[in-house]
Amino acid sequence: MSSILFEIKDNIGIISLNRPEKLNSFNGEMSLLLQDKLDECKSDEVRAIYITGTGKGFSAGQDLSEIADTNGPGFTTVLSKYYNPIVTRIRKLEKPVVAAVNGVAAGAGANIALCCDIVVAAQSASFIQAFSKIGLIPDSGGTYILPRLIGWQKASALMMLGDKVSATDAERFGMIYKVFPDESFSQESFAIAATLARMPTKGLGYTKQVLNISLINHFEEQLQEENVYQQRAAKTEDYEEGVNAFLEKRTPVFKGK
Ligand code: LHQ
Repeated sequence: MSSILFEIKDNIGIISLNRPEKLNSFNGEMSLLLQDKLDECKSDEVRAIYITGTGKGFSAGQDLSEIADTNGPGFTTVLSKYYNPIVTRIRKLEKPVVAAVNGVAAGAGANIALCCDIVVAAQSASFIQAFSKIGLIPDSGGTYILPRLIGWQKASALMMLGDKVSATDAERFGMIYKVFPDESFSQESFAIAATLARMPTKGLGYTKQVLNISLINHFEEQLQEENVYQQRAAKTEDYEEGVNAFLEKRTPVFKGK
């Protein structure tokens, strides 16, 4: 069985992390496969991406037995070849990526989820910046993303103490978008991806790009970017359809073009 399951259904690229017996922790093979599948999602057929885990966890981060193996890959390789290309791909994909955190998300597993565009979690899920417990520092973009999501102080405490944050607290802190009951989690989280896959894909991709740039820009530079990207959005077929449908008082049919 492959460590990453992938299918495209109704314009949604569905990615499942699939090493359930190891809480979907990442070994090298799984990291490279995830990168391949994210690349496949560049296809026009895919208009939203849904990432989840099989079994009881989302992902426990790096497979610690692999990194402890003296014949295994070194730390520099692991970050530059495995994790950094994953989070970079997620941020650069010009379409929305939903992380459906079905269970515990720890270490790099948590930070990969948190760099997605919309993060939802099952009531019983949790988030752990587990790195400090084994003497490491948070990686996979965590030191960049987490303070921006929840503020410097809380991020600093969570990264140093390695507390387990419940899904409910994660929502309350602004770390994630929503929590759903365990029983309805897969339907409710998937419905978000299904909604996104019917929306104006190019406009959502541009929204993502301006949000990315906003992390480093001054206000006036950002206004310029909005101007540039709004003109791009206004040239899409979906914009034309959106306005026409509104004026004709009908439901728009967006094609992602
Ligand atoms: C695991 C793992 C795991 C292997 C559970 N590996 N087997 C690192 C290194 C290098 C450079 C780049 O960056 C990184 C990034 C990182 O991600 S560092 C952080 C690595 N992750 C951790 O330190 C978390 C380790 N796991 C845990 O603390 C617990 O498993 C958590 C709190 C996530 C879940 O606890 P439980 O729900 O009680 O599950 P469990 O501990 O019983 O795990 C179930 C099985 O999964 C168990 O195997 P077993 O054969 O005993 O049933 C674990 O050994 C295995 N597993 N995490 N990361």
